[in-house]
Amino acid sequence: MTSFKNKLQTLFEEYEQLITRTNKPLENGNGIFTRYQYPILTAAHTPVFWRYDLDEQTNPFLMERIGMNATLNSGAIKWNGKYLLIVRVEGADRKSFFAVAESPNGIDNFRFWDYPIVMPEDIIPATNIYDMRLTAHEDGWIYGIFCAERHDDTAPAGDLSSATATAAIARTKDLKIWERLPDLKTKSQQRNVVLHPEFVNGKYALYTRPQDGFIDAGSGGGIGWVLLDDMTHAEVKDEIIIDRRYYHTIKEVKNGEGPHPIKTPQGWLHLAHGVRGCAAGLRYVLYMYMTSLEDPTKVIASPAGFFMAPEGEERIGDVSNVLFTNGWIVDEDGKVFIYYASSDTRMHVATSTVDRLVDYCLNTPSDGLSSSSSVATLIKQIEKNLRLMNK
Ligand code: M1P
Repeated sequence: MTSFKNKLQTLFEEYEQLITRTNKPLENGNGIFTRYQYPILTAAHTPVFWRYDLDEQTNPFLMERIGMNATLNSGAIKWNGKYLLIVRVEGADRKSFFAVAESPNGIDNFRFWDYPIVMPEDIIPATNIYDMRLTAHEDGWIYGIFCAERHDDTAPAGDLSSATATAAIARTKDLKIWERLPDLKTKSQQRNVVLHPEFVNGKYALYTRPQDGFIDAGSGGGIGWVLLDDMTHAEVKDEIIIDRRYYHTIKEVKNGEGPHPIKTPQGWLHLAHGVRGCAAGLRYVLYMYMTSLEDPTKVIASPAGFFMAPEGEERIGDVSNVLFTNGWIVDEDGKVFIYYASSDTRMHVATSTVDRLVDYCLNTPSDGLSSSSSVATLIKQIEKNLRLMNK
């Protein structure tokens, strides 16, 4: 065999070893969820035939021709018995695109479909698209809402960093062919927009995140709620804030809905991200809350603090100190697969159950918004436990 063929064989063998390795649950968790040993997707999980020209004539050194940088913020859906992620893949050129990765069990053996998604453009083409939330709506379509980023042409000449964030909308029946609908019309910029899976009073309902700038939420008070008549001409007319930001909490700077909420007998179960500032920059953590089945704008549970925060290697990456989620899958037996990205670099899974997550939301004390309140909450638990322990 020629050395080219040898190198190629090794490349494919090492790739297969990586993407088929077994992912083991990590012991000694907190009882709320279980982390896993390995990330489920990294840039190295993207197919060899995406990155390399496999033709010895045109690539005699067998070099990467199209570099991949990261696999992150992925939407998720169970499809024909398989666990599918609509992955945000970021190339070495800093452009993100969507690609489907499929696993038989939700925790390992994720394999990308051969081709990335070809997403049609809206009237004004976007420079970058990312962070899709998937919703199989009761109207029969699967919607993908994602951020469309464009250069802010009102910025002073020479400013090549200012951008605008808009909620882009597309729908599909097979996750392969996508119909692009007009972007969400709204006064503010928007990111982290998510479609609620059911009609509410006969209307479509969106979770929104109004923001004054591309990065800054500014006067945007938190996670919003909007009702719409028509997804094919989606326009924000009335927007209310249902999950507010607060001073000195994990969501003081901004927050954003993760995947669409899960319906449970006790209420809608929500997973979101909260952001605070510190000397190291922005810190992104995941948190949960619940809303009422009768009135999905009413928060009925709001456990204090973070649900998950970056740990170990999760802390380091392109944008360090970040956990972000926009996908989860619930199995019929109540097992929940939480797909999250760490530091804008790689994808992970954590598992839990609907019962545990509801228990977490309903029985974790809420944030009293001051140190003295936190101490009072802690003392209550200590007293109860000491009584039990001294029995
Ligand atoms: O870099 C961290 C995250 O920053 C943004 O989050 P938000 O929408 O809350 O501002 C997004 O660009 C997200 O993709 C990214 O992971």
